[in-house]
Amino acid sequence: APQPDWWKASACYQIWPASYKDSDGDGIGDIPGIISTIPYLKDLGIETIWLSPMYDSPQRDMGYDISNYEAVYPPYGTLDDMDRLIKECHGRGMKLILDLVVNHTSDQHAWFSESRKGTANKYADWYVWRDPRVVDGQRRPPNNWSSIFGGSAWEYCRERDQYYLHLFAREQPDLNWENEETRRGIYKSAIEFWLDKGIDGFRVDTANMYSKDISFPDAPVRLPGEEFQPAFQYFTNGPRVHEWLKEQRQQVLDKYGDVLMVGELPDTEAAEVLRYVSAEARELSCVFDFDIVDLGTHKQAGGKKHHTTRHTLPEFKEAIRKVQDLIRGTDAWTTVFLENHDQARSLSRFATDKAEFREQAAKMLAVLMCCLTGTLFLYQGQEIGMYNHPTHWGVEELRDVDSLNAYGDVAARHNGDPLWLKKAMQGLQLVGRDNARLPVQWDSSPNAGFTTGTPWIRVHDDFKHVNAAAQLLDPRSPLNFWKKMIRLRRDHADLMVFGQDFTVWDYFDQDVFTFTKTHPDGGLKILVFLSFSDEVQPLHYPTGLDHAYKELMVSNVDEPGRYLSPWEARVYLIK
Ligand code: TEU
Repeated sequence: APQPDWWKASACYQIWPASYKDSDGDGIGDIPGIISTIPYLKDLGIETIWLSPMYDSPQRDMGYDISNYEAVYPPYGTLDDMDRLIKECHGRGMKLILDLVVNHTSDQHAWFSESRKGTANKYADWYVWRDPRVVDGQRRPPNNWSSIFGGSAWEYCRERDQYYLHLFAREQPDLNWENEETRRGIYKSAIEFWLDKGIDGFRVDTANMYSKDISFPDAPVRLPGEEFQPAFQYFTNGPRVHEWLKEQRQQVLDKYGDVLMVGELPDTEAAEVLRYVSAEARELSCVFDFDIVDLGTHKQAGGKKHHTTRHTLPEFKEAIRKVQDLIRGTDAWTTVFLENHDQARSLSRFATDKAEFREQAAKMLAVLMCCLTGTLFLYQGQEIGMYNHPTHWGVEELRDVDSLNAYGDVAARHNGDPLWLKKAMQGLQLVGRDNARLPVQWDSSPNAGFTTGTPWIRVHDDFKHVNAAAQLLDPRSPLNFWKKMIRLRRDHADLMVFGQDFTVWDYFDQDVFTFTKTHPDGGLKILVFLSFSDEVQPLHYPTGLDHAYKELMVSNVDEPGRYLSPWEARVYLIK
């Protein structure tokens, strides 16, 4: 039986299959490609792999639109390949978790094909159907909610003369969780099928959106003059979501031991997050909280991607404090992440991607992450310091439905005005999802060694400078630094993974981030200095610690001196 809470100290790595490693030259990553890199991941210190959706899918939203939970998208491989992947991971003492995407399916899923046919079949009530509203003799959607990917959250279906709800793309109809039969179907097909094969858990997509306000009220106007309005408050953390997550744990997951369920929890306040992750509630093991990665995006107010603003360092510190403090004095657990397939690259977003500072900054962020409390999640390519796509790339390089919709929206609204389109591209270059979806840069051969064919999305221009093969040979590379940090974190798990009393000492400093954490038994502390500056910065010891006995644990410079050099990081052990 698995160790209880095995996932707390586990170093996890997210693989996004399309862009990871292609083994057969079709330009799309695949499962045999993943298998070939397991020794690389093992060497990096990775203990758990999270594999993003590899299920069969028409790929309107890169596999988050699933047409069959029990089949693999053919370009990625077969069920046999998945069995082999599970075996290879377990053979090396690693765990594997998959993505659980059950807020919605693809409109090509057999359940939906049936459901849309009429109101009397077995699946008629498996999705969220509502009658049209009639306004001035015109057929309109049942309410004014906007979809997260833009436009109305409702799509008309002629066969039923009704609308179905889609919080995301129109090809992603929302499942009706209110129907018990639907829930059983989901548990059997999406969860038990894979746990029976031996996987160790799931990353739970939009874990807080299953339960909606089924009176479907109009949302208040946040964006004046627009027909469709953001309606997060009516579909996140709805009235029955906790009941269903408990049901799932008790009736399904408990049959399989300590299954890791790491939920994605957008748009949720701290107090509400605890209801999902307290050990007593037995719903989710831990969650991805969005306070850090949402900085500057104004998402709840219906902010648009091209209106993203750069946050300040004090705001960044505050967001981290919030997430670290969430579990203070509770039995709950949290995660540490700065990147995933929906986010820009952390170097560009939270540090710097200037050539002269990039490697130093990548190592500094490694120190930050490895010193935070929670389960650590790295995203593919983060370990080598991949950064956002160049600013001169045009919209023709983008593939993401969310980004393309956002761009299209600006184009339509402003009649293709080039200044507006430029602004749209600037926003997408900063936060667009394709930044994280460029092929992993394995070496300096054509296409960065990702594929021998034509890559489905453009390879970053800078792969000759930033690639895994070169970094493996360079003892000072971000990759080798990450290796060292992950080991250090393991060796000092009490302080680094489980440390408590996270305290920021320089809230208002715009250049330096200083914090401490304490051993759960008291006494030992770590003191962490991080520079977010292109210039040399003074070093201020927290009050009371200036004369304490300090032992340097790690640093990203050769000889840490009296000052902090640009993008320096250092960690002291205080006894
Ligand atoms: O994302 C859920 C989510 O809430 C989105 O709003 C996310 O913040 C979005 O990417 C912002 O642009 C999950 C998946 O991670 C994402 O890739 C999927 O597109 C989405 O669900 C639908 O399944």
